[in-house]
Amino acid sequence: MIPTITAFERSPDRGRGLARDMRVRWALEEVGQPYEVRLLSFGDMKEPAHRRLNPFGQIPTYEEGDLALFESGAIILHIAERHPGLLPDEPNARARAITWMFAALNTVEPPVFERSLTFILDRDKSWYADRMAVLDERVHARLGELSHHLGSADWLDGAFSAADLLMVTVLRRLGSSGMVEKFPNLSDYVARAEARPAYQRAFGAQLEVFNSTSSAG
Ligand code: GTB
Repeated sequence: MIPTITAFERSPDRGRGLARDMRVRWALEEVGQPYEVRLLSFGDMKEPAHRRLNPFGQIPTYEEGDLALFESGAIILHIAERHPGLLPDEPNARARAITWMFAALNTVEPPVFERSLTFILDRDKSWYADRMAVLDERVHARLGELSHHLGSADWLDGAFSAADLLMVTVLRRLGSSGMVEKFPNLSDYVARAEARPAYQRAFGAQLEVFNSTSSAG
């Protein structure tokens, strides 16, 4: 059965692949599962039809037959559990990879997300510079810890897994801030992940949406 995901009709990131449908597209590409995409406007996301899929009125969602999921982490875990390639088979290695999925979403993403929101929404505030200094320090500390763990390894724990996929999408959110580049092993890690053919296909697909909807006026 071909799953359907939802994505922004016009992503505010202007095709940079920072919205969370990117991680779902990437996971589906990694496992070789074709998918369809339903594009939604901000208005569509708040309509009852979409809130039945995601009570919070957000993208991405995932529909597969009778199953409807929201939360990108849960969607990726579902994909990884049903297809080979994104989680190790050995039970302890699998549990560790799932731990790193949670670490990406619950330990690294919150300060990164908070910094991005402040950067986007609060630049005109009198307290912006002080707040950004605090947030930068928090993000820098997390990146330092992550860099220390990664060391000279290619991936977080053995082979590439759904944990790396999530972690890299979180690190990409730091964009041109230069924060990841302060840790060369982390910028190499992101580059290594972005070079994966599945990543390239997913990135191209979301960029294609941006190009087609932005040229439509
Ligand atoms: N915890 C949920 C998940 O992981 O699925 C969070 C989902 C979420 O935040 N969805 C966002 C959304 O639907 C899009 S991805 N927002 C619309 C709304 O809440 O009304 C977050 C996002 C948005 C924009 C950029 N950007 O422009 O760079 C990056 C990421």
